[in-house]
Amino acid sequence: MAEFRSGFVAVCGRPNVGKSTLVNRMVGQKVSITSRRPQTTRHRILGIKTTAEAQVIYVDVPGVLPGGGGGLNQYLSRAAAGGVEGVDCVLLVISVPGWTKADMPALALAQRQNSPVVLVINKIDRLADRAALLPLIDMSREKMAFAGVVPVSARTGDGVSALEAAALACLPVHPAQFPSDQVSDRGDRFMAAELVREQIFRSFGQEIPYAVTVTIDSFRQEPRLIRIEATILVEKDGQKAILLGTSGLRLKEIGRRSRLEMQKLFGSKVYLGLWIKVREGWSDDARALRNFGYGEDG
Ligand SMILES: Nc1nc2c(ncn2[C@@H]2O[C@H](COP(=O)(O)OP(=O)(O)OP(=O)(O)O)[C@@H](O)[C@H]2O)c(=O)[nH]1
Ligand SMILES: [Mg+2]
Repeated sequence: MAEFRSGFVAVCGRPNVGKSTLVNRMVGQKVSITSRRPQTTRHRILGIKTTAEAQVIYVDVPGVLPGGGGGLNQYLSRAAAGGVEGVDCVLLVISVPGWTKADMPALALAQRQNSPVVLVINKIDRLADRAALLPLIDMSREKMAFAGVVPVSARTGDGVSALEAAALACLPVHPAQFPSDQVSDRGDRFMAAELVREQIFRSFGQEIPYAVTVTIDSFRQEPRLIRIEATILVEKDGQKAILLGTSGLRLKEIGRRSRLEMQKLFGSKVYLGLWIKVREGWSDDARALRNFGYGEDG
């Protein structure tokens, strides 16, 4: 039997390219939230997949942005770069139809690493004609010396086992680093907050998702349910009004959907109390960012 392998595989790319969907697919369960909007992921999140042969530790990171900006954007850039450093393998994700200007900061980040880089061409389910992949693969190989180029659909799972094999080939012989039943480095409180944020990203347009962070005020396991109290922080009164909706109906719907997702993830009945508070400038204020979990560790 081959020796057991274990190591870190970072998944980097521009915002919205499908990194978190891909990590969830490879881990086999939801460890990271996803949405149609860019900059959904705000933290470095480990997704751990353990089999008889290996333990692969995927590192999901925020989308790589062009430099500059402060506050939350600066935090996101640091978390993306920090998550890619020192890993055993980098998966650089682009999507069909091909390279865009927005992929360049992620390419540059991958080029700065010493570890092998596998190029992932995602969203191939959108291609009417697979023949279009061949020229894309050829021209991609001119960008840098990739250890492999693997077309996938994170949505359908097409090509994902070939990608997992390519990542595994980069990992050293090493014992497992996490218990075999652990799928993430994040706890239930973190996931509860993320599931509320996911519903906000999925339900609101332009401005609201970026004005919001979520904190968990209490998380209690009771005999028959988990009781969770959470606060949605926004920057302005107007945003609070939009989130609430007429007679509080939109907030109620966010709460209902978040609760259903929590019940699925925790395998338990959940009571969710959801509040909105205005905290002006939370996303620009370094101290507030730290308080809300946007700390140095990404
Ligand atoms: N058609 C199609 N859509 C996909 C695929 N993978 C992801 N998506 C969609 O692309 C959007 C972005 O997916 P995410 O996984 O949140 O993307 P991300 O790269 O993690 O984005 P950030 O965290 O914002 O950087 C979502 O609407 C996904 O459903 C795919 O293989 N095919
Ligand atoms: Mg993401």
